Amino acid sequence: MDINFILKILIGLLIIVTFFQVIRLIELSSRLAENRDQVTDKSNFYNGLLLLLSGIGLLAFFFWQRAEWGHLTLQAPASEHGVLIDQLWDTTMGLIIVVFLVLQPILFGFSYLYRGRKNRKAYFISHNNKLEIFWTAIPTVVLSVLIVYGLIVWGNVTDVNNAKGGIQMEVYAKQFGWTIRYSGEDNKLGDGHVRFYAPTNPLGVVTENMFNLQSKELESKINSDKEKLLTEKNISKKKSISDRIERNIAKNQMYKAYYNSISEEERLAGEDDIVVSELYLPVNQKVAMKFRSQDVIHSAYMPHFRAQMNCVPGLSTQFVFTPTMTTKEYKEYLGNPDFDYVLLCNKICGNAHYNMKMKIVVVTQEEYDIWLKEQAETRMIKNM
Ligand SMILES: [Cu+2]
Repeated sequence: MDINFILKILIGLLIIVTFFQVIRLIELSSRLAENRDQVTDKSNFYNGLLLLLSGIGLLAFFFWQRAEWGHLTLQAPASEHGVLIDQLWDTTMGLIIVVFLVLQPILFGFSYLYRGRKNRKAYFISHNNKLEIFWTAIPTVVLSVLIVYGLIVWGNVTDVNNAKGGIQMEVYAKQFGWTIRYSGEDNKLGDGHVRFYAPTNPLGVVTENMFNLQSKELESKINSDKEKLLTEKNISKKKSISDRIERNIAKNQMYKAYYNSISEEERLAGEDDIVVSELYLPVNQKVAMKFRSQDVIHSAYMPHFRAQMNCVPGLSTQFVFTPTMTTKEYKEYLGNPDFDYVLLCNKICGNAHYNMKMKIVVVTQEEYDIWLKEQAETRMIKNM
């Protein structure tokens, strides 16, 4: 560890110890002076004043950090529904700030104004129905409105009917990276199953080709094991080989059962899928993104599009959005030529979680078509 860091901690500890020792000294000295009543008008005054100063400091810090760090918050939304999300955010945040600016001066100001004094009596109100109704009803109504408003926006943004007519694509998560699948000419994603994973089939897409390939590979493994079994003399090795044969036979049966359970149409849909390691999107075109995960829960977060969805193993989730600005346009808007849209993992999913990000490139429809055609030549499932 850095020696400077240790020194800073030691200094911090010493300051705390000193502080408590000083308080203890004051206590002892006041006891010596036989002044047992420690709450005096003077001490109340200082306590009140300190509270008032803390309140003023808090408000000053609030305005200062808005001015200093305000530019670090998210810039304009780059998707259609992003406008709705931002309105929701601004409404909620606006309300919170107004309440904060009204209540904090009252809280700290009253602490000073109505500090304890020897000859001052406190009001004693045991109960007041009007007051109870008043301060229960207002927060209830305000919070209900905010929650209903939030639910309506969320319902609109995540409506499954939005997916109709959009580009069907998949974002596949695993520790630690993303793989992207485009649906190809038919705009239909083929079925994917984690058990069909193979180095040549990282997303476990189930098609006739992939099934034959994997099934054949298993069969040849089984056959070569059977041959080994004939010549092997060592009894424990024999056992492990025959165990392996049984496992592979079971696996092959599972493959066949699953393959037969899905329709011809679904098997065909996967043939022209394109599996790539880049994320390109056409501007002003609806994108229906499906999410799956190979291992643990990840979360696909695309802050500029105000989009986020969990990627859950064994489940397919979805988020639909329409990008409204190309990467080039956003660079110009920010005046930052180095800017790029990002896809980040927003669930702490393991030790290399921080590394789980991917660049998103939003281009014009023409550029997108050219790019996708290039990818199709080498990255289509049936050619892999
Ligand atoms: Cu992750």
